[in-house]
Amino acid sequence: MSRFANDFVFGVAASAYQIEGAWDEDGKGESIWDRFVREPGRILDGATGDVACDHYHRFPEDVALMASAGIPAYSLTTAWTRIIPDGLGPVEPRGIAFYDRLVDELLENGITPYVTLYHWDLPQGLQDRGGWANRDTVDAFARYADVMSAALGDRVKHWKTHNEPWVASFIGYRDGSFAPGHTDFSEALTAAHHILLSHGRAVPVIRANVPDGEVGIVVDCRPSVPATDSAEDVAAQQHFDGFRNRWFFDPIFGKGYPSDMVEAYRERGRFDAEQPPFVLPGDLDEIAVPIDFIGINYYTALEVAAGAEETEDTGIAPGPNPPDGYTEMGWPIVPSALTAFLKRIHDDYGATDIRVTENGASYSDGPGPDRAVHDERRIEYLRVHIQAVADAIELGVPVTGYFVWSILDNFEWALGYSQRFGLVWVDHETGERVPKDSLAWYGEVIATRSPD
Ligand code: IFM
Repeated sequence: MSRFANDFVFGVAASAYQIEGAWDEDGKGESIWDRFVREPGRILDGATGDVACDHYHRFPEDVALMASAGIPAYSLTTAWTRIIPDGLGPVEPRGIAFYDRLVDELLENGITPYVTLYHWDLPQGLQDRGGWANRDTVDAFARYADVMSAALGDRVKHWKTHNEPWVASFIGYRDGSFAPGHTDFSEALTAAHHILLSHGRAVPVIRANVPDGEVGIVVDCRPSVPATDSAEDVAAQQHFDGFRNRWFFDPIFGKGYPSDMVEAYRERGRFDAEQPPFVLPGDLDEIAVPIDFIGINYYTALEVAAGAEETEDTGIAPGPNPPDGYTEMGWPIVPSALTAFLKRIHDDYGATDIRVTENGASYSDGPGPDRAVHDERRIEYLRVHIQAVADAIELGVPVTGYFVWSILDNFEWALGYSQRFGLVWVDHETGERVPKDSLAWYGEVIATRSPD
């Protein structure tokens, strides 16, 4: 029985730095990731995205693979440094020409392009001026959004400003395990605000260039439950949720920053004023610009215990609510949390168009003697999560799309090439691609509009 309406969009996703390679070709500038991967000890095995999946040169093959499985939509990200190499100077026409070719190839193959402008690869030239901690980066981003949407807007109608602002700000500026590698909580809060503000500033720019298009933003969510019923664990979980989810969803949907978190951050010395000093008059209105859809990236859910509620891996142990296993990232598999979170976004914020813009699993299965990749565990992960989306729709939640992360095995940031999320296996020595069983399976899901 079909569980998804005909206008529900199924797709796949990837990001520029993780697949493109060609890191210094055709006038591309240096990004913070190009710099970061060269710092000793930052990336597992010293891996880099210099070549990655060589998608820059092999994209026709990758588009053909998508087409062969009947995948109707592809969410790509553009590399800011291909377009404005140092973030501020002249536009590089060869960078635009690459995305022109890619978009045309997709359209010729019947695949609808969805474009995300920022997936963490800030121009190093802007980082040298403070990166996202510098308010001027907001205008630099709006200019980049203008250039891209003017260039591609005749063919690209689906736009996303940012992907996972929590990761870009907190893993980049607080944890330091992602570029630019800083470890300052206050700076991370400032960076997060400027990223959100740049979203608000870019949306009207994109709308002006693509009046018949749609614009949204993608937020990585991390649902959680208290580890026990104790008042301490319940309070810790509330704080974790504020830190990880509400700090982003609330301002995007016009509620401003959550007051319990403003107070907590002030008490913890994250800023020494009554209100966050980086928030200037008018900012919150700008961030709350109406959007056409909200994207949610979902992989896992956590339990939170008192004491360490600001760290991402808090309470990852199963505790009283055991998950349905773990992926090779060590992430608990909790599909029911996806259903619940989608419902929450609809209930709490009145979102009328919600998409799962990333969901997927890392498993290392590779080609066997028959050269096929029998990735049953990935198929099962995707099956239960697509079912979880259908469950949300049955509860009345307006979910309109689902994108698998990722089409290819690619560069998994600080973990290098050790994790494989792809529907297509990639030999990172030769660049050879081998479609996994999950690619054909996903094609069936799309064709029958059901994961069952
Ligand atoms: O690979 C990442 C992606 O860049 C952002 N979302 C999560 C994925 C898996 O970790």
